[in-house]
Amino acid sequence: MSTTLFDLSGRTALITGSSRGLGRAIAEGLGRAGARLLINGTTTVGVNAAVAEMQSSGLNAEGVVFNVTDEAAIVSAFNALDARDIAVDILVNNAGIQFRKPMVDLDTADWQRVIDVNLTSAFVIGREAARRMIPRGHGKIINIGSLTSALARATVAPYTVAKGGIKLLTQAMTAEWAIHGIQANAIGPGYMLTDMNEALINNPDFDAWVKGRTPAKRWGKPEELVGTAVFLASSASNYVSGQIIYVDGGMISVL
Ligand code: GCO
Repeated sequence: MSTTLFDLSGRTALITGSSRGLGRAIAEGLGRAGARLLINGTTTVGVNAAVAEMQSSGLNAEGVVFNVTDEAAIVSAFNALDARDIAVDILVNNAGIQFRKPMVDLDTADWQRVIDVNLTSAFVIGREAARRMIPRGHGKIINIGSLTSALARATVAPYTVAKGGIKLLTQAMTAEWAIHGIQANAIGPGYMLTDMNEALINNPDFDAWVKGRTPAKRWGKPEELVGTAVFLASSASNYVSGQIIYVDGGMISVL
């Protein structure tokens, strides 16, 4: 086994929402860096398809199906891993949804759903992971934030509040868990070419706004998160805690 700073050989990574989108790109990147992958999604069909493709490209992957808002299912998934002596060394809280509506028209149930999937899940899954990382004295938690961890955009209030919460949840995890050798950090992706953003990508005005507003003058590609994810998952970041690293083509730096 190589001992380079960014090598993830011998580590197991659970990535929520990793059958597609940013989670999948991050998972494949961690896998290429040597990690054993636990691929999560809500449907067996979707997870199995992603796992099969990853395995056929040589990655060590298996599926763990649960809904990130189902606490009982989360706890039993962790218990099932315990029973097989599989320790989660790296947790990526990636699962997320978007729901765009002006606040005056927004139902409370839709607000709650977005908060539950994007924020509360990271607490619950983070807690289950940390309960097991603490006795081992090490662990890496990577929470996926957003530009909206720092700034608001009209029509996405619950998402903005959840992602702002992700930034401070990362700091709260650091306050309590850094002493146990757990490094919790976040990645704040900019506007990325994903299914979730399809409506925005296909909207010529929005597309022009993103390209005009981003110093790099383009959307980001999911695989462009990999370098930061590998860094935060590896021993290269062992004294980096509570940070959010924006991978955004510079968007958050400018007016
Ligand atoms: C939106 C998008 C967001 C952004 C992302 C930027 O509606 O604003 O769907 O998801 O792409 O969060 O960081």
